[in-house]
Amino acid sequence: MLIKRNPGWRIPESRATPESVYVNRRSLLQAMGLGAGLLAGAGAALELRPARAADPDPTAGLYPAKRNDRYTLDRPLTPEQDVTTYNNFYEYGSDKDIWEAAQELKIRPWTVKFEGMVEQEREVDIDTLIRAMPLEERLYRHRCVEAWSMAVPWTGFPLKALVDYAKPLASAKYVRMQTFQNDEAPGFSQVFYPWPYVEGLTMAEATNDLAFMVTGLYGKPVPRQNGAPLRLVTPWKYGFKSIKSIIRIGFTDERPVSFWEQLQSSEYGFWANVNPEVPHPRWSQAMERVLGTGERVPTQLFNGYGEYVAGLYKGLEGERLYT
Ligand SMILES: Nc1nc2c(c(=O)[nH]1)N[C@H]1C(S)=C(S)[C@@H](COP(=O)(O)O)O[C@H]1N2
Ligand SMILES: [Mo]
Repeated sequence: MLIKRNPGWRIPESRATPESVYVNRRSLLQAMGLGAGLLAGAGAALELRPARAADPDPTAGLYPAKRNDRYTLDRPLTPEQDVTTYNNFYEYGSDKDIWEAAQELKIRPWTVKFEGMVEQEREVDIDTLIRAMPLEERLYRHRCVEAWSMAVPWTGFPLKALVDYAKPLASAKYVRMQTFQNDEAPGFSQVFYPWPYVEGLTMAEATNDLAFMVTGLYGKPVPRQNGAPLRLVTPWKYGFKSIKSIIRIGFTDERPVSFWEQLQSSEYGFWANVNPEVPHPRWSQAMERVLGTGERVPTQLFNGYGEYVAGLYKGLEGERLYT
C-alpha cells in the first residue's frame, strides 16, 4: 500500500517489491552464513533484535489448539518463514521488512478496553481474555490489496465470542478496533499517516462465523510482526482490514473511518471485500502472487469465501463493496 499523495507515478507494491528481490536478499544472508545464532554473537549493533522476544507469555501453553476442520484450503500452507518475515505493519515502517523492528513491541502487560455502546465499559488483561475464549486453529487464505496472498494456520477464537463477552447494546451497529500507539515504534513519527490504525466492521460482519480474532500462528503464540497479542482476520476482505495489536474495541452506531480510508478514501473504502473484477484505481485485482512460491493465480470473489459471506451484502449493491 503506497501513499496516495503521489498518485500517478507510483506503482503497486506488488511490482515495487518483486518476490525475487525479497528471496534474493534472504538467500544472500543465508549464503553469508548469517543464521540467527551467528547474528546473536555478531556485536552490539545487531543485539537489539530479539530484545523483547523473551517477554514471558503466560498463555504459551495453550498452543497448539485443536484445528477446526470446517475451513479447508485449496493450496499448500505458506512457509512460516515467509509469513513471519514479509509483513505489512506500518507502525514499524512502510516496507515489508519490519519483522526485526517489531520485536521491540512490548506485549505484556497488555490490556484491551471494551468501550462505547456496551452494557459496561471495562478493560481486560489479555491473558484473562484469551483464557476466557474458545481457542481453535483455522486455515485461511489471506489476500492483500496489493495483490499478494498467503495461506496461514491462525489460532484464535471467533470474533462473535468476543462480541458476546463485550455485551454491546442492541443499538450498536458497528465494531471499531484500534491498534496500540506509543513513542517507540518508528512509523508514528511519519506524521502524515492518520495514526492510530483503526478498522471497523458492521455487527453482522463481526458476528459472521468467518470473522476471527487471532492470538496464535503455526501452533504458537502469534509473533509481534503478525499482530501480537491480538489481531483481527477477515479472510473475505482485503488484508488491511485485519488490524493488528489491538488495544481498544468499541461499539458504535456511526460507521468507523479506517486508517486507510482516512488516508485515501478513493482507493481504500470501508467494505474492502475481495473482488477480482473491481480493479484498484492503480492496478488490477484479477490475479494474486502467492507468497513463498511466487506463483500467480486468479483471485476469487470474496477470496473464495462467498458461501459464508455473500448474504451479508444483499441489499447493499449501491455501496462501494469492493474497494
Ligand atoms: N496495525 C496495523 N494492522 C495492519 C497493518 C498495519 O500496517 N498496521 N497492515 C495490514 C495489511 S495491509 C495487511 S496485508 C496485513 C498483513 O498481515 P501480516 O503481516 O501478518 O501478513 O495486516 C494488516 N493489519
Ligand atoms: Mo495489505
